[in-house]
Amino acid sequence: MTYKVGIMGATGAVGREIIEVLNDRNFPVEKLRLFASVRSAGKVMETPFGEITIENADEADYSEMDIAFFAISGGWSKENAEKATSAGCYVIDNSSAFRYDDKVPLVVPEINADAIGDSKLIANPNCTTAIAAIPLYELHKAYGVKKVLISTYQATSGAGAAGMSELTEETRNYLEGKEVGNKVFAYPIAFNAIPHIDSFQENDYTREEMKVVWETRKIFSEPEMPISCTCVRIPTMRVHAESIVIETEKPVNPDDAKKLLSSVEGVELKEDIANNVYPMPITATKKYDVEVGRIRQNLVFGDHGLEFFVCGDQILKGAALNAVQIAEKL
Ligand code: 2RA
Repeated sequence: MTYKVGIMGATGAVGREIIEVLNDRNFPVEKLRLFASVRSAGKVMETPFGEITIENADEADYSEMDIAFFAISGGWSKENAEKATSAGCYVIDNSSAFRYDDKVPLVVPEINADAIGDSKLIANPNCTTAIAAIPLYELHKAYGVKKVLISTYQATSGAGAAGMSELTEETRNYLEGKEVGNKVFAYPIAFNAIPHIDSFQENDYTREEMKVVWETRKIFSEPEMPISCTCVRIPTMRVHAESIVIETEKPVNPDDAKKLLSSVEGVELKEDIANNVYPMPITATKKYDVEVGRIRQNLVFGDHGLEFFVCGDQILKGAALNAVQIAEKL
């Protein structure tokens, strides 16, 4: 069986990557259509599926598609999802528009593919959540995770192609002694670390930090799980790194945890400190698996605590890959 697939937001960083992942994973595409804003409509894009003329996303006829990947914005998704699903088209939405809606499944396929049920609309989690979720869920199943503390080191790709360009441009300007300037991020990102991603909430956390809390609980079906997070933007290109501390119900031994994680789908264990092997953005870039390493007994929670480091490609497992994996489950 083959499928008519549409990508809404095909010119953005995530949209472009979805095209590559569909091709790379031999997704059974009967016809691929690319959509973007009216500004890009009419332009031709080179793709592994041939040259494709971009169409105006606002005028898409969803009865001509089986699956549409939405990668434009939350507002656009809200306005267009119903139109697509009522025409019989599955929507896999990359925005946060429906993630917290109880009627819409929020899916990391390795964890909760069953949640899809007969829903035509499926939400893709925020990248920061998706990257931490797989190792965290395996540890939760084995040891019962009681508390989670996360600190992130997030790449500029999280702000799309514009974020990545800003890093390149600012770095060049800085090294050439020119005015650095910044538009996408609140401050210059080159040679900096900014503890501010998305808007500040009433509890003084950012929305990015709260997304990790809300989404992890929903994906794990653990509505009360205590989770806290600090999200920081750093000057890397496309991999989010996360330091994770857990307190567990059952005693946990780092060697057993390493053994467990070494065989988990979607995880690459990078754990050989004697040879300086651990997860890093430069090794996790363009990889499907999330690198996990630096696994050790946490000094605060003792034998009921573990500390580890993960690195996942924000555009892949954090967005395009997870979305295509959802489509594969459909
Ligand atoms: C970021 N997580 O890194 C966001 C993107 N969805 O900015």
